[in-house]
Amino acid sequence: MNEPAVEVVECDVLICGGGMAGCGAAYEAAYWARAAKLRVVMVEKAAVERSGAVAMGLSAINCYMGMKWGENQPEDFVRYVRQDLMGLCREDLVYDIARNVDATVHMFEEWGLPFFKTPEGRYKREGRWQVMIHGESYKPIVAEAAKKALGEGNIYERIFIANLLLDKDDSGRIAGAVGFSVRDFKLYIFKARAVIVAAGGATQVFRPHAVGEGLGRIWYAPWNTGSAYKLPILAGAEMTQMEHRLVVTRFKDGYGPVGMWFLLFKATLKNAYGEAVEEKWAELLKEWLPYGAGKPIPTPLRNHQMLRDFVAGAGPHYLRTDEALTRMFAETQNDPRKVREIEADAWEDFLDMTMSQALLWASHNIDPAKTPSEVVLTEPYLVGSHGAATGAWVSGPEDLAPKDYFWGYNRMTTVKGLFAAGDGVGASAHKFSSGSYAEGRLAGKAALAYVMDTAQAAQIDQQRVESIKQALFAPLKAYEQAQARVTRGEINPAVLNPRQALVRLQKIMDEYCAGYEVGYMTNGPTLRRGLELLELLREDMAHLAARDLHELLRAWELWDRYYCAEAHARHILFREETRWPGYYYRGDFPKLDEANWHCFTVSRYDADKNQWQLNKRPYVSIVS
Ligand code: SFD
Ligand code: AMP
Repeated sequence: MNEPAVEVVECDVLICGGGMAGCGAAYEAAYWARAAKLRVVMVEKAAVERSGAVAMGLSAINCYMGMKWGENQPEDFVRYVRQDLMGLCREDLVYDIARNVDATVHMFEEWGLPFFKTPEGRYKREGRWQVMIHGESYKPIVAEAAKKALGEGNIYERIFIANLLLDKDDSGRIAGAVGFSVRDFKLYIFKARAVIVAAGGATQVFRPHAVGEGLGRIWYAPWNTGSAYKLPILAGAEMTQMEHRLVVTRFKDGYGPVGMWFLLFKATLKNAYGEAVEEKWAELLKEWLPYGAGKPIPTPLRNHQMLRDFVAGAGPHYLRTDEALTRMFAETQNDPRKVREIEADAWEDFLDMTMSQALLWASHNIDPAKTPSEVVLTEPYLVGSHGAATGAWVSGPEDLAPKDYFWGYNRMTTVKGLFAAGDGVGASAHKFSSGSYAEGRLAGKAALAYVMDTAQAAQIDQQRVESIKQALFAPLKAYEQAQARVTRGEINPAVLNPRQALVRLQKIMDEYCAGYEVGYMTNGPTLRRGLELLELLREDMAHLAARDLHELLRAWELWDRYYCAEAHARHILFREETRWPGYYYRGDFPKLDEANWHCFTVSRYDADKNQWQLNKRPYVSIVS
């Protein structure tokens, strides 16, 4: 095999990932860099215009306070997030998002994102925190602003960042990153004084409902592979709440979101016998006090009720779109123009962000005004920006953070000069697209401050770069050397391809780490067995083979997912309680344990020794 071409790029701030948080970081860092004559570079594995979770578009901005209208205050938002996460959020980080997010949303409107408006000119609300948009072109609009701010020469697309680089003499300090082109046979070495990881959450760590030809038909974006977790994990950054996860109710098979139906259309979730699930299982909530008594009912507890009903044999479950629309039509006296408007909103909700759900309804002859639609609980996802809180343990803002949650720069991880944002920041959920962008801005500004305060540039270790280079392209070499040993189709006893290994990872996680097929149940012995099987998979992953650059990308995305899986399993094993029923259950510790576990979990991975260390971190509240 030939040697890849090598390009070295020098910059002051490097942004890994051009999604919502990455674009926010680019916009803000570029502003502060201009005056200081510093260089900000953004690297994206796809094309920024249509990359990340917002690639397809969205129909709502789920995090907006409306402070200029007096709708909500940051304290309200902290209470909401704390309640939904059943007691555990970094209140300083959540407050910081709340006080900054509105300005970001207003910018999106200035740039041309169309919003639904009320007659008084306010944003039309879907729920208390959510506003409705015509968001099919959300990402191109956000991308354009980031590109303009940075300048074309500072954006590197179609490059997958596979590793971060640490300082030669200080392993607790960042020095850059290494990536490879997914189009050319080329290695990129980025030297940077500060790095912001904004590379998105993780899907397909668990076996989804649709397998075989349907693999990839999931809710969160299939191209979100968890780089936002693997990169800091391998760099030795502390991670928090990696046991947390997101399991959500979704329209079956198309994975269409349900928020608008529940919150705006006030549709009810009923079982096959027409019983309303929330009412039927109201008593269950008393087992999860104090959170079971709070409002709104936390997402995991809503899942818990639905799951209990399913186990009681009352499925399938339906969102009664028919009843909701009939009621709404009647409220307009069946005015044909208004009925058409309501119908258009209902379809646009999917067409803006999950087109496949609209296609599925059409192909199943479903008219939502006449037919109720089946909903199910999804497989678990690791995301830090929706109703879940996995991610890096970061410093909070100076004016808000409790003493032990602050170490100099907002959103800096425990590795000096390494920042995180969006899905990658832990214990700070419900940011969604707008909050992720706002958090990118906060990280971008802080990274610039760090660079300006840090005179001495970090030094990369050339030997380390060389070993990463050998490892990165090894799957291509493995394929070249083993291809003659194919026995049939894709079967080659000498190597395994990324798809085969992905399916094996998903099977282990599903069966041992509380996946969908086992009703989200696990326990200590099951997790320990799962970890043994993960270790065996990891050994075999040394024999991953890639027939082209596309498969090489898939191979390294699989390593992202592998580290997400291991971190997730280890954290679940560590937290000896069931805090989020409906997300997962520990059969051996089936209850909430406020006395011992009202705290954060924090892990650190030592890559040289392949050792994990887990600890508890005290919970400090700043909002009563
Ligand atoms: O309805 C590398 N989200 C919703 N947010 C809302 O505000 N409203 C909604 O309506 C939302 N819903 C929703 C949402 C997402 C999806 C997929 C659906 C529905 C179907 C959530 C938001 O999208 C989410 O909170 C943010 O996008 C998170 O931002 P960020 O920046 O953390 O992640 P990203 O946008 O996916 O960007 C990551 C980028 O990194 C790139 N990347 N680049 C280089 N090297 C690597 N190794 C990389 N790995 C990844 C990615 O390509 C991407 O560009 S609803 O369900 O609630
Ligand atoms: P979804 O479409 O399910 O992603 O939800 C969009 C937003 O609505 C998120 O902020 C959810 O937390 C919220 N949401 C969805 N369903 C409900 C519900 N039944 N009760 C309260 N909030 C909900």
